[in-house]
Amino acid sequence: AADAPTAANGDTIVHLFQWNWNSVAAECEDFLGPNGFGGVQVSPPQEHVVIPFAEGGNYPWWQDYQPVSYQIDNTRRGTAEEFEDMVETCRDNGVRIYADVVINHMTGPGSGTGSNGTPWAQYDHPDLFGDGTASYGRDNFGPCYETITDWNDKWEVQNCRLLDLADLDTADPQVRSQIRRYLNGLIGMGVAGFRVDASKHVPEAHIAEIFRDLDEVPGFGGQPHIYHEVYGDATIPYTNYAPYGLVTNFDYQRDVSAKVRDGNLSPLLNMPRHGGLDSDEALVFIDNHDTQRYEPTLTHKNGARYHLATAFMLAHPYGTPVVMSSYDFGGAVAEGPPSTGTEPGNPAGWITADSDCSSSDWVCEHRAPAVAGMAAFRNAVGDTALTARAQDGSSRVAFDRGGRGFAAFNAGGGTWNLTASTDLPDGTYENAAGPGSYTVSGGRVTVQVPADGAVALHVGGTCDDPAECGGGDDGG
Ligand code: LAG
Ligand code: CA
Repeated sequence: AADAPTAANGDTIVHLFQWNWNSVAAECEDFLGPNGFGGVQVSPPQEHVVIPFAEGGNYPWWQDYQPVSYQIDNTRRGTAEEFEDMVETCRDNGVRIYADVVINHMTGPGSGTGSNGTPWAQYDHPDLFGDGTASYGRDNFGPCYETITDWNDKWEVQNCRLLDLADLDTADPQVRSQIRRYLNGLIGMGVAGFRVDASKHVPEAHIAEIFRDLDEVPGFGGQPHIYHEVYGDATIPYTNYAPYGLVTNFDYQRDVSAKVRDGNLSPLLNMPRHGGLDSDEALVFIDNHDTQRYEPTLTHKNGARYHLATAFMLAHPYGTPVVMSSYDFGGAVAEGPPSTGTEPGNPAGWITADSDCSSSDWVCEHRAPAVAGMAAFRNAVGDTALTARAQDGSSRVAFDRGGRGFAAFNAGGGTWNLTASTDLPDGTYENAAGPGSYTVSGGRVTVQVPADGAVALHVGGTCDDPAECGGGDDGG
């Protein structure tokens, strides 16, 4: 029921990159809701360009980052009806949908026909909502019509073309009102959050105006949760955007992924305030769809060590975490997602296939055994403080989260046989980060942490009722 108040799960978000709407809905029901995940970042929901082949890829994934209009119907991921069904199914399972909204720009150079049949040219987007009431023309772009060249010039970075993409004039009241109509339309469908694409390229004052006083989110209530995509630097620091939502912390991403890759965990116990962002300002991740292609420090291709990094992120109190979930693109960074063949009424080859975590096409990092149970761990420990409990060199660390969770990570070779103090109450706990169960007794616990693995125990995850352990392996 669209108006029923909904209890949200915790703060862990999964980016189901390029998943179609029906597959996202099924994942909310089958896996994410039951396992305590609180949000899904979905790929941009608006009408996009269709490009059969470019830069070595078929129907590149990045078609989505070139909006033709704000129409939701008939993208590569499904119909508007399927989109709305997804939002409702996820909400019924306590999962917020975060739509990736592209508001800085429209299409690249050239012209064509969008996924829902709307014609476009770079500075001409004639039907923004599919009802003939709104359009963008050349005057709605600029004031700069050149491509950004000097990244040290803040004005250029925010007003000129990113990657040749037609830059919307976000000072223009007409542009602002069309963007707000798009955002409020999504909220009306139940969308409860936004990942704002390329926020850094929109002046801060414009972001403030566009995102203030949006409609109330049905179900979950309140204003939508927002995170801004900002690659912070000396010219435009992350902190400039913190007043308007969470901010993507690429400094965290670079540091944490490099340190875990190098087996250097101990400096992360006292997590630096990367990018100058406080914990409650930062959106954190080990990789995202861009870094896994263009600067792949640590990705699913690294196997167990990568999953250990994700488990560590979820166990650590700093930031709001996003778990990347990918499709296999081999070495072709532009290649689009697995697609279906010719569909009646649709162009061949660009309709995204259903996701299937048992096939090698879809990686499903969020279902890795080291990760699947960690949203529940994070929910159980809440905002409790981290207390270091053990360390062996720099590659092995263990900590408590209040008296609610204990976690140990081994980025060294061989099994780490550890006996440590813990404030967890006595009991036998299921390992949320892998197989096995462990007993806490009198403030001590003895665990065997496998090489490139983790042990994570939390309140609410005991085996004292034998039915709770053994049968609960949802980790595909
Ligand atoms: C983002 N965040 O700020 C996205 O995370 C990132 O994935 C987007 O780039 C970018 N900003 C623009 O929204 C992606 C691809 C680009 C692609 C772009 C637009 O990484 O490679 O550019 O989406 O589709 C492509 C070509 C460019 C060309 C441009 C315009 O690669 O060479 O200049 O299209 O035709
Ligand atoms: Ca801009």
